[in-house]
Order: sequence, then C-alpha cells, then structure tokens
Amino acid sequence: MDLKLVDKFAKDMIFEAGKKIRQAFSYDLKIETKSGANDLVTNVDRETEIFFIEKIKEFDATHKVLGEEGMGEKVHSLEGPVWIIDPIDGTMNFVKQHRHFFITIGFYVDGVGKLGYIFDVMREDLFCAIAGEGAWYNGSQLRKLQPLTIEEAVIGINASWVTPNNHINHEKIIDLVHTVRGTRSYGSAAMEIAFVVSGKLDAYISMRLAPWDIGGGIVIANEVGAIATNLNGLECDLLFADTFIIANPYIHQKIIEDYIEEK
Ligand code: 2AM
Ligand code: CA
Ligand code: CA
Ligand code: CA
Repeated sequence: MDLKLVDKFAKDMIFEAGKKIRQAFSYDLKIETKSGANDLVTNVDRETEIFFIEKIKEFDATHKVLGEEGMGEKVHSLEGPVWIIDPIDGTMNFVKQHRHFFITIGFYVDGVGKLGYIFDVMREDLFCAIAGEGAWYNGSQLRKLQPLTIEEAVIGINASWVTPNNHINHEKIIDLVHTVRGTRSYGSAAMEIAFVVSGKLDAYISMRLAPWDIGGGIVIANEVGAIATNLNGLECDLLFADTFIIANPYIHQKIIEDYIEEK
C-alpha cells in the first residue's frame, strides 16, 4: 500500500469536511443528547461521519470504517485496513463555543497505526503523522519530547476527577494537581492529545475514552515518543472504551505509580 497516496487522500478529505462543518454554522444545528445531558450529538456530527464513509468507500471499498456515530458497518476486528474516525471531537465545544472542536482520524492496517490526524476545524490547524516517517504540525516537524520532571509539567485533566467520584481516588489526584506546574481542561480529548504530542501539555488523563477519541493521536504519539496507555499502563485497545493517559515519556510511569489509584 502506498501510504503517501492514502495520506494525501486523507488530508484532502479532512480539509473538505472542515469547510463543510464551518459552513454548517449558518444553518440550524439540531442538538440531541445521547447517554446523558452532557453527552451531545448534532446533525453535523452524523453528516460529517457519513461524508467520510462515502469518501473512503469511493477511495477503496475494501477499507472498513469505525466511527463514533455508528453510521457505517459494524466493525468487530482490526483486520485489514481500518479507519477509526471521530467526525467532531468536543461536540459540546462545537455547540457552545464554536471553537476548540476537532476532526480526528487514525488509519490502521491489521491493528498497526499507519496514519494519524487531529484537525482544529476553526483554525485549520493540522497535527498529523506517518508511521516511521515523523509527525507534523502544519508545515513544521514535531520534535521528540524532551526530559522534564513532574514539578515542571502542565497536565490536562477534567475537574470531575479532582472531586469525589466513582472511578479514581481523588485525594491522589489532588496531590498531583498540587505537585505539577499547572492544569488545563479543554473539553476535547483530541485537542489535549494534540497538545501533548506537541509539548504544549505534558500529560492528559481521562477515565473513559473510546477508540475514535484516541486512534489518530496514538499514531502521532508514537512518532514523538509520547506514551499512550490505559491507567494500568497497558497498551490501548482500539475496539473498546477504557481509561486513558498520554504523557511525556519521562513522567508517564511516575504519574501512574504515584498518583493513580482506580476504584
Ligand atoms: P466527543 O465530543 O466526541 O463526544 C469531553 O470531555 C471529551 O470526552 C471529548 O473529547 C468527548 O468526545 C469525550 N467523550 C468520550 N465519551 C464521552 C461521553 N460519554 N460523554 C461526553 N464526552 C465524551
Ligand atoms: Ca460524542
Ligand atoms: Ca470524541
Ligand atoms: Ca465525537
């Protein structure tokens, strides 16, 4: 398979989808909830996913598509070429803030990450990677992540995990928050992952992410030396939702060992 050709196809498709999403602000968004009041979906999430599926099937009908909104076929294995797609990551930001939402896509062959994309739709900023060749932020190549200590780190974490919750010992997270240089919470997993791979954040922790939230980011992470695992330190499973941490390689293990205690 000519990865350069697939990469060119993917980038054209992502830029075109971005344009359609920006145009959608001049129409009415139809907003619905899914699992709960904070779990939103719009007609634009669904239409964008359908756009990707149609483009990909036109490009090569044998490629499978695993998308958040389930608009395509059911995908039960990562055998062969598989696209893992979140048409809009940060739907609440999309609806409420009209910024800070992302298209994120991973292209895998037999479970091995080949291409990764995280695209800031409003800024038209693209983080991307080709396995074994490197990672880029628009025209500039991303550097390997540099050594740093926990005390110097700025980490992405949702405020929910710093208050009593069913997933994690929040006292230890409070410790972590007091130890690091700063914390941020952006409301888009893809954005926080893009920031870690480009050194704008040093870690990002979430209690529950799905394959489409992380599939693209993991390919980029591999190229810059960022480590992405679940909170037990195990490799991410791209067929099921799980806990998640991506971090600078110099602090990944320490965060898990010293500050994470799952319930
Ligand atoms: P989404 O916008 O594509 O749903 C919000 O904190 C981040 O977590 C977003 O990246 C969001 O992706 C993701 N997320 C994953 N599962 C979610 C859920 N059940 N409800 C809300 N956000 C979810
Ligand atoms: Ca969603
Ligand atoms: Ca998502
Ligand atoms: Ca989404």
